[in-house]
Amino acid sequence: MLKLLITRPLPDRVIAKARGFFDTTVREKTTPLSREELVASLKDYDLVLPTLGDMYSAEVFEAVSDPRARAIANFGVGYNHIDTQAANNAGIPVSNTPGAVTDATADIAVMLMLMTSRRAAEGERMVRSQSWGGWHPTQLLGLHMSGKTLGIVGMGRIGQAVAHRAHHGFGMTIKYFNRSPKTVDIPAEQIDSLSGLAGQVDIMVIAVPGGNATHHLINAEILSAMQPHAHLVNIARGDIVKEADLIEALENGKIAGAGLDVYEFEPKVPQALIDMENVTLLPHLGTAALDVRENMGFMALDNVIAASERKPLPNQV
Ligand code: 8YV
Repeated sequence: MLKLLITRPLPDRVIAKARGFFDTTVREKTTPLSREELVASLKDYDLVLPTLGDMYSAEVFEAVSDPRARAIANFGVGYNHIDTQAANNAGIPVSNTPGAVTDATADIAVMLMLMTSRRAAEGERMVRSQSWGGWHPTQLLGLHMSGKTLGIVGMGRIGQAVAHRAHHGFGMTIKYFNRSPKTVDIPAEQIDSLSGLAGQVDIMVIAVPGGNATHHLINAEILSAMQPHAHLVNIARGDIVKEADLIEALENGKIAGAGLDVYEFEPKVPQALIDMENVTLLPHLGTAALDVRENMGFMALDNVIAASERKPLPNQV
Protein backbone atom coordinates (compact mmCIF):
# COMPACT_ATOMS: atom_id res chain seq x y z
CA MET A 1 0.00 0.00 0.00
CA LEU A 2 1.21 3.51 -0.80
CA LYS A 3 1.86 5.80 2.13
CA LEU A 4 -0.39 8.89 2.44
CA LEU A 5 0.16 11.76 4.84
CA ILE A 6 -2.86 13.88 5.78
CA THR A 7 -1.46 16.94 7.54
CA ARG A 8 -4.47 17.74 9.77
CA PRO A 9 -7.37 15.84 11.31
CA LEU A 10 -10.15 15.71 8.68
CA PRO A 11 -13.79 14.54 8.97
CA ASP A 12 -14.12 10.85 9.91
CA ARG A 13 -15.66 9.80 6.59
CA VAL A 14 -12.72 11.25 4.68
CA ILE A 15 -10.19 9.49 6.88
CA ALA A 16 -12.12 6.19 6.62
CA LYS A 17 -12.09 6.42 2.84
CA ALA A 18 -8.38 7.25 2.79
CA ARG A 19 -7.61 4.22 4.98
CA GLY A 20 -9.43 2.02 2.47
CA PHE A 21 -6.92 2.97 -0.21
CA PHE A 22 -3.68 3.84 1.53
CA ASP A 23 -1.41 3.27 4.48
CA THR A 24 -2.64 6.56 5.94
CA THR A 25 -0.97 8.73 8.55
CA VAL A 26 -3.15 11.49 9.99
CA ARG A 27 -1.10 14.13 11.74
CA GLU A 28 -3.07 14.99 14.86
CA LYS A 29 -1.82 18.58 15.26
CA THR A 30 -4.05 21.40 13.99
CA THR A 31 -1.13 23.74 13.23
CA PRO A 32 0.81 24.07 9.95
CA LEU A 33 3.71 21.71 9.24
CA SER A 34 7.13 22.78 10.50
CA ARG A 35 10.00 23.05 8.03
CA GLU A 36 11.27 19.60 9.13
CA GLU A 37 7.81 18.08 8.69
CA LEU A 38 7.49 19.65 5.23
CA VAL A 39 10.76 18.13 4.12
CA ALA A 40 9.91 14.76 5.69
CA SER A 41 6.51 14.73 3.95
CA LEU A 42 8.22 14.76 0.54
CA LYS A 43 10.86 12.22 1.57
CA ASP A 44 8.82 9.67 3.51
CA TYR A 45 5.40 9.57 1.83
CA ASP A 46 4.17 8.66 -1.64
CA LEU A 47 1.28 11.10 -1.43
CA VAL A 48 0.62 14.22 0.63
CA LEU A 49 -2.71 15.87 1.43
CA PRO A 50 -1.79 19.24 3.00
CA THR A 51 -3.80 22.39 3.59
CA LEU A 52 -3.77 26.09 4.43
CA GLY A 53 -0.53 27.22 6.05
CA ASP A 54 1.62 24.23 5.04
CA MET A 55 4.31 26.34 3.41
CA TYR A 56 5.71 24.31 0.54
CA SER A 57 8.24 26.94 -0.53
CA ALA A 58 10.86 26.53 -3.23
CA GLU A 59 13.41 26.02 -0.47
CA VAL A 60 11.49 22.98 0.83
CA PHE A 61 11.44 21.36 -2.61
CA GLU A 62 15.13 22.15 -3.09
CA ALA A 63 15.94 20.43 0.21
CA VAL A 64 14.66 17.09 -1.10
CA SER A 65 16.76 15.94 -4.03
CA ASP A 66 14.90 12.74 -4.85
CA PRO A 67 11.35 13.13 -3.52
CA ARG A 68 9.30 10.05 -2.83
CA ALA A 69 6.08 12.12 -3.04
CA ARG A 70 4.32 11.79 -6.37
CA ALA A 71 1.52 14.31 -5.71
CA ILE A 72 0.44 17.10 -3.39
CA ALA A 73 -3.34 17.19 -3.21
CA ASN A 74 -4.24 20.38 -1.37
CA PHE A 75 -7.34 20.44 0.81
CA GLY A 76 -8.85 23.81 -0.19
CA VAL A 77 -9.17 25.83 -3.35
CA GLY A 78 -6.49 28.37 -2.42
CA TYR A 79 -2.95 27.08 -2.86
CA ASN A 80 -0.87 30.22 -2.39
CA HIS A 81 1.07 28.36 0.33
CA ILE A 82 2.51 26.01 -2.30
CA ASP A 83 5.17 27.14 -4.76
CA THR A 84 3.68 25.34 -7.75
CA GLN A 85 6.59 26.25 -10.02
CA ALA A 86 9.03 24.62 -7.61
CA ALA A 87 6.71 21.62 -7.27
CA ASN A 88 6.62 21.28 -11.05
CA ASN A 89 10.40 21.48 -11.23
CA ALA A 90 10.54 18.68 -8.68
CA GLY A 91 8.13 16.67 -10.83
CA ILE A 92 5.36 16.75 -8.22
CA PRO A 93 1.90 17.71 -9.52
CA VAL A 94 -0.32 19.82 -7.25
CA SER A 95 -4.13 19.77 -7.13
CA ASN A 96 -6.80 21.74 -5.26
CA THR A 97 -10.54 21.45 -4.52
CA PRO A 98 -12.43 23.92 -6.74
CA GLY A 99 -16.21 23.76 -6.76
CA ALA A 100 -16.39 22.06 -3.37
CA VAL A 101 -15.87 25.39 -1.60
CA THR A 102 -17.82 27.79 -3.83
CA ASP A 103 -21.28 28.02 -2.26
CA ALA A 104 -20.11 27.89 1.35
CA THR A 105 -17.59 30.66 0.76
CA ALA A 106 -20.14 32.79 -1.12
CA ASP A 107 -22.55 32.31 1.79
CA ILE A 108 -19.95 33.64 4.22
CA ALA A 109 -19.42 36.65 1.95
CA VAL A 110 -23.13 37.47 2.09
CA MET A 111 -23.12 36.94 5.84
CA LEU A 112 -20.25 39.41 6.24
CA MET A 113 -21.89 41.87 3.84
CA LEU A 114 -24.98 41.90 6.04
CA MET A 115 -23.11 41.80 9.33
CA THR A 116 -20.91 44.76 8.51
CA SER A 117 -23.54 46.86 6.75
CA ARG A 118 -26.22 46.24 9.42
CA ARG A 119 -23.84 46.37 12.40
CA ALA A 120 -24.77 42.89 13.58
CA ALA A 121 -21.59 42.12 15.55
CA GLU A 122 -21.76 45.48 17.30
CA GLY A 123 -25.39 44.86 18.23
CA GLU A 124 -24.63 41.36 19.45
CA ARG A 125 -21.82 42.68 21.64
CA MET A 126 -24.21 45.26 23.05
CA VAL A 127 -26.74 42.61 24.03
CA ARG A 128 -24.11 40.27 25.48
CA SER A 129 -22.53 43.01 27.57
CA GLN A 130 -25.97 43.88 28.95
CA SER A 131 -25.57 47.46 27.80
CA TRP A 132 -28.67 47.43 25.59
CA GLY A 133 -31.10 49.94 27.01
CA GLY A 134 -33.93 48.96 24.65
CA TRP A 135 -35.05 49.71 21.12
CA HIS A 136 -35.31 53.23 19.81
CA PRO A 137 -35.73 54.59 16.30
CA THR A 138 -32.24 55.92 15.72
CA GLN A 139 -30.26 53.16 17.38
CA LEU A 140 -27.52 51.29 15.47
CA LEU A 141 -28.55 52.57 12.07
CA GLY A 142 -26.65 50.79 9.34
CA LEU A 143 -26.46 50.64 5.58
CA HIS A 144 -29.59 49.17 3.99
CA MET A 145 -28.06 46.57 1.67
CA SER A 146 -31.01 45.64 -0.55
CA GLY A 147 -30.95 47.50 -3.86
CA LYS A 148 -27.47 48.94 -3.35
CA THR A 149 -24.41 48.43 -5.57
CA LEU A 150 -22.02 45.57 -4.97
CA GLY A 151 -18.49 45.54 -6.35
CA ILE A 152 -16.80 42.19 -6.79
CA VAL A 153 -13.05 41.98 -7.17
CA GLY A 154 -12.38 38.75 -9.08
CA MET A 155 -15.30 37.24 -10.98
CA GLY A 156 -14.30 33.58 -10.72
CA ARG A 157 -16.50 30.83 -9.31
CA ILE A 158 -16.85 32.38 -5.86
CA GLY A 159 -17.26 35.92 -7.20
CA GLN A 160 -20.08 34.77 -9.47
CA ALA A 161 -21.77 32.85 -6.66
CA VAL A 162 -21.72 36.02 -4.54
CA ALA A 163 -23.09 38.01 -7.48
CA HIS A 164 -25.99 35.55 -7.91
CA ARG A 165 -26.94 35.79 -4.26
CA ALA A 166 -26.68 39.58 -4.21
CA HIS A 167 -28.61 40.08 -7.46
CA HIS A 168 -31.36 37.51 -7.01
CA GLY A 169 -31.63 37.70 -3.23
CA PHE A 170 -31.09 41.38 -2.54
CA GLY A 171 -31.77 43.13 -5.84
CA MET A 172 -28.29 44.59 -5.84
CA THR A 173 -26.63 46.15 -8.87
CA ILE A 174 -23.49 44.18 -9.65
CA LYS A 175 -20.24 45.68 -10.89
CA TYR A 176 -16.95 43.83 -11.02
CA PHE A 177 -13.27 44.01 -11.71
CA ASN A 178 -11.56 41.05 -13.34
CA ARG A 179 -8.08 40.81 -14.88
CA SER A 180 -9.42 39.40 -18.15
CA PRO A 181 -12.72 40.18 -19.89
CA LYS A 182 -15.44 37.97 -18.45
CA THR A 183 -19.09 37.55 -19.30
CA VAL A 184 -21.46 36.25 -16.65
CA ASP A 185 -25.05 35.00 -16.70
CA ILE A 186 -26.54 37.79 -14.58
CA PRO A 187 -26.76 41.50 -15.31
CA ALA A 188 -23.39 42.84 -14.23
CA GLU A 189 -21.00 45.50 -15.47
CA GLN A 190 -17.28 44.89 -15.80
CA ILE A 191 -15.28 47.97 -14.77
CA ASP A 192 -11.82 48.22 -16.24
CA SER A 193 -9.97 49.67 -13.27
CA LEU A 194 -10.01 48.56 -9.66
CA SER A 195 -9.99 52.11 -8.28
CA GLY A 196 -12.83 52.92 -10.69
CA LEU A 197 -14.85 50.06 -9.25
CA ALA A 198 -13.97 51.07 -5.68
CA GLY A 199 -15.46 54.52 -6.21
CA GLN A 200 -18.80 53.26 -7.53
CA VAL A 201 -19.91 50.69 -4.98
CA ASP A 202 -21.57 50.54 -1.55
CA ILE A 203 -19.99 47.20 -0.65
CA MET A 204 -16.86 45.70 -2.19
CA VAL A 205 -16.14 41.97 -1.85
CA ILE A 206 -12.72 40.51 -2.55
CA ALA A 207 -12.83 37.17 -4.32
CA VAL A 208 -9.50 36.89 -6.14
CA PRO A 209 -7.01 34.11 -5.39
CA GLY A 210 -4.10 34.89 -3.09
CA GLY A 211 -0.47 34.84 -4.21
CA ASN A 212 2.16 37.21 -5.55
CA ALA A 213 -0.10 38.66 -8.26
CA THR A 214 -2.70 39.90 -5.77
CA HIS A 215 -0.53 40.70 -2.72
CA HIS A 216 -1.62 44.12 -1.36
CA LEU A 217 -3.95 44.63 -4.32
CA ILE A 218 -6.21 46.50 -1.91
CA ASN A 219 -4.06 49.31 -0.55
CA ALA A 220 -4.36 52.97 0.46
CA GLU A 221 -5.01 54.06 -3.12
CA ILE A 222 -7.96 51.71 -3.57
CA LEU A 223 -9.35 52.29 -0.08
CA SER A 224 -9.17 56.07 -0.60
CA ALA A 225 -11.16 55.68 -3.81
CA MET A 226 -14.02 54.01 -1.89
CA GLN A 227 -16.97 56.05 -0.67
CA PRO A 228 -17.05 56.97 3.04
CA HIS A 229 -20.28 55.02 3.58
CA ALA A 230 -18.94 51.87 1.82
CA HIS A 231 -17.90 48.58 3.37
CA LEU A 232 -15.10 46.17 2.44
CA VAL A 233 -15.51 42.39 2.74
CA ASN A 234 -12.62 39.92 2.41
CA ILE A 235 -13.33 36.20 2.13
CA ALA A 236 -10.28 35.40 -0.04
CA ARG A 237 -6.78 35.68 1.43
CA GLY A 238 -5.67 38.14 4.09
CA ASP A 239 -2.61 39.51 2.36
CA ILE A 240 -4.62 40.75 -0.63
CA VAL A 241 -5.46 43.64 1.68
CA LYS A 242 -2.63 45.71 3.09
CA GLU A 243 -3.90 45.53 6.65
CA ALA A 244 -2.07 48.67 7.85
CA ASP A 245 -3.78 50.67 5.08
CA LEU A 246 -7.16 49.17 5.97
CA ILE A 247 -6.72 50.21 9.59
CA GLU A 248 -5.77 53.71 8.48
CA ALA A 249 -8.81 53.94 6.19
CA LEU A 250 -11.16 52.79 8.95
CA GLU A 251 -9.62 55.07 11.57
CA ASN A 252 -9.94 58.08 9.28
CA GLY A 253 -13.47 57.37 8.11
CA LYS A 254 -12.45 56.70 4.50
CA ILE A 255 -14.76 53.67 4.61
CA ALA A 256 -17.59 52.86 6.98
CA GLY A 257 -16.69 49.33 7.97
CA ALA A 258 -15.19 45.99 7.08
CA GLY A 259 -16.13 42.33 7.31
CA LEU A 260 -13.14 40.01 7.39
CA ASP A 261 -12.82 36.24 7.33
CA VAL A 262 -9.07 36.26 6.61
CA TYR A 263 -6.05 38.24 7.82
CA GLU A 264 -2.69 39.32 6.48
CA PHE A 265 -0.77 37.54 9.24
CA GLU A 266 -3.33 34.88 10.09
CA PRO A 267 -4.09 33.88 12.82
CA LYS A 268 -2.78 37.18 14.22
CA VAL A 269 -5.43 39.88 14.15
CA PRO A 270 -4.21 43.43 14.84
CA GLN A 271 -5.46 44.93 18.10
CA ALA A 272 -6.49 48.04 16.15
CA LEU A 273 -9.06 45.96 14.24
CA ILE A 274 -10.23 44.20 17.39
CA ASP A 275 -10.78 47.57 19.04
CA MET A 276 -12.98 48.93 16.23
CA GLU A 277 -16.75 48.47 16.59
CA ASN A 278 -17.32 48.79 12.86
CA VAL A 279 -15.25 45.75 11.95
CA THR A 280 -16.64 42.21 11.87
CA LEU A 281 -13.99 39.57 12.49
CA LEU A 282 -14.50 35.89 11.69
CA PRO A 283 -11.95 33.08 12.15
CA HIS A 284 -11.63 31.92 8.51
CA LEU A 285 -15.05 30.24 8.53
CA GLY A 286 -15.35 30.20 4.70
CA THR A 287 -15.98 26.48 4.34
CA ALA A 288 -16.60 25.49 7.96
CA ALA A 289 -19.50 23.04 7.59
CA LEU A 290 -19.12 19.28 7.91
CA ASP A 291 -20.56 18.32 4.53
CA VAL A 292 -18.45 20.95 2.77
CA ARG A 293 -15.27 19.79 4.47
CA GLU A 294 -16.19 16.19 3.60
CA ASN A 295 -16.65 17.13 -0.05
CA MET A 296 -13.33 18.97 -0.04
CA GLY A 297 -11.68 15.90 1.49
CA PHE A 298 -13.25 13.52 -1.03
CA MET A 299 -12.15 15.75 -3.88
CA ALA A 300 -8.59 15.87 -2.56
CA LEU A 301 -8.69 12.06 -2.22
CA ASP A 302 -9.85 11.69 -5.84
CA ASN A 303 -6.65 13.44 -6.83
CA VAL A 304 -4.54 11.31 -4.51
CA ILE A 305 -6.13 8.15 -5.90
CA ALA A 306 -5.50 9.29 -9.49
CA ALA A 307 -1.85 9.94 -8.64
CA SER A 308 -1.56 6.50 -7.05
CA GLU A 309 -2.75 5.01 -10.33
CA ARG A 310 -0.31 7.19 -12.28
CA LYS A 311 -3.23 9.00 -13.91
CA PRO A 312 -3.45 12.79 -14.43
CA LEU A 313 -4.84 14.59 -11.39
CA PRO A 314 -8.44 15.66 -12.10
CA ASN A 315 -7.90 19.02 -10.37
CA GLN A 316 -4.29 19.73 -11.15
CA VAL A 317 -3.49 23.45 -10.83
C1 8YV B 1 -10.52 26.43 3.40
C2 8YV B 1 -10.23 28.31 1.81
O1 8YV B 1 -11.34 25.87 4.34
O2 8YV B 1 -10.52 26.58 0.21
C3 8YV B 1 -9.88 27.55 0.58
O3 8YV B 1 -8.91 27.97 -0.07
O4 8YV B 1 -9.90 29.44 1.95
C4 8YV B 1 -10.98 27.77 2.97
O5 8YV B 1 -12.31 27.96 2.82
C5 8YV B 1 -9.16 26.50 3.97
O6 8YV B 1 -8.43 27.56 3.50
C6 8YV B 1 -8.44 25.25 3.67
O7 8YV B 1 -7.86 25.33 2.42
